[in-house]
Amino acid sequence: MQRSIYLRPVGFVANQQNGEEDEVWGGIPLAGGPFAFTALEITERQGAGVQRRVCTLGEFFERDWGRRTLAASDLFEALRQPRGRIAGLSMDRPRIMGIVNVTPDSFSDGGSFDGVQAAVDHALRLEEAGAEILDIGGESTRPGSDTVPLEEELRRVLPVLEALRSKTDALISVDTRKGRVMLAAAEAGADILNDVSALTYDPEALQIAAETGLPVMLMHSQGDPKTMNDEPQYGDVVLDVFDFLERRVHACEAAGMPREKVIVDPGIGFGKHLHHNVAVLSAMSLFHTLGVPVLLGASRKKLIGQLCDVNDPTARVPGSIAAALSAVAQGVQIVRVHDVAATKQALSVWMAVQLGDERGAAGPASTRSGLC
Ligand code: 9MG
Repeated sequence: MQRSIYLRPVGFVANQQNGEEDEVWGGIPLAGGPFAFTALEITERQGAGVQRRVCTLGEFFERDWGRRTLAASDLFEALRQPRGRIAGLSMDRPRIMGIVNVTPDSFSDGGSFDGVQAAVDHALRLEEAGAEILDIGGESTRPGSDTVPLEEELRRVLPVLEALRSKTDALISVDTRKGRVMLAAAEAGADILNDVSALTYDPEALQIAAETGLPVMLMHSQGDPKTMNDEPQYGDVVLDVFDFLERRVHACEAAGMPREKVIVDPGIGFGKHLHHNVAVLSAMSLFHTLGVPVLLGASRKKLIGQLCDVNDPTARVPGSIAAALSAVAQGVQIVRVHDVAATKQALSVWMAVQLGDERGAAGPASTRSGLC
């Protein structure tokens, strides 16, 4: 029976190294970002058996884990390696991705002139509030939603993307599962593709995405939005999500997409019950061993309502911010949120305190000099 090993960096401190100190003493810088890790959770899985233990970096090196298993040394290297830029945006500090839904159940369905204008105005307000990526989506992927036909999705997304392109310096990502929408979005100037099916829904999507040359966000989901939360099944949810994302990263590489163009996302709320979502949120730092930037989208989702007993999604802002901060505290590079201004403010204060350095905190949104 195959034995797999997983490493999760824990015990985060501010990364204060200038390259000369003893790395183990000050922690190991994580992925070229603002934090360093001081310990590792080592998980071994064999069949249904899962064993977890936490060891200090000293113990990790003393016991020669890196040499004992090749897998552990590769995973360790993936943690240290600074991440490359995504569409020109450096991944050395947390970035906010603002949500621009252009579906009939959102403030605008994009198709009409007024709808396009409302969506563009909303996107520009998110940028002004601190979003550095604007995520336009024309297909609702909420639990229970129906699939949207291709022509309808194009009718919703393209006019907004075309109108917004010349008005913003922010990166634009397009949230779609369809290869044809990806192609049209790339031609209309999108910077990033965001697929909640990790390029598994449309058989053409993987090849098309690779041919666009754009970075891709690969999100884990179990099942289709219509039925995904009915009966999700996992052996160990965190490890199963990790294995899925690892397979999808390999599929992208096999299709000709360099790993530097991939971002992974464990897909909070997509085929997961409350205890699955909480387990994934608690273990976000595991995904760094995939060697690519990690994204979290928990904003206003049902788990926040369940944890805080709040039914109205618009009243879930404080809980959503707590989820975003908990992810950033584990080195997550991108948070996908509805409430950009509130998230930015929380993140600016929290980062300044964590790093003990106020220089980068917020300032006017337009200066873009913030820590986040
Ligand atoms: C479109 N969409 C809805 N939720 C999402 C999430 O959590 N991550 C990503 N990447 N996209 C999402």
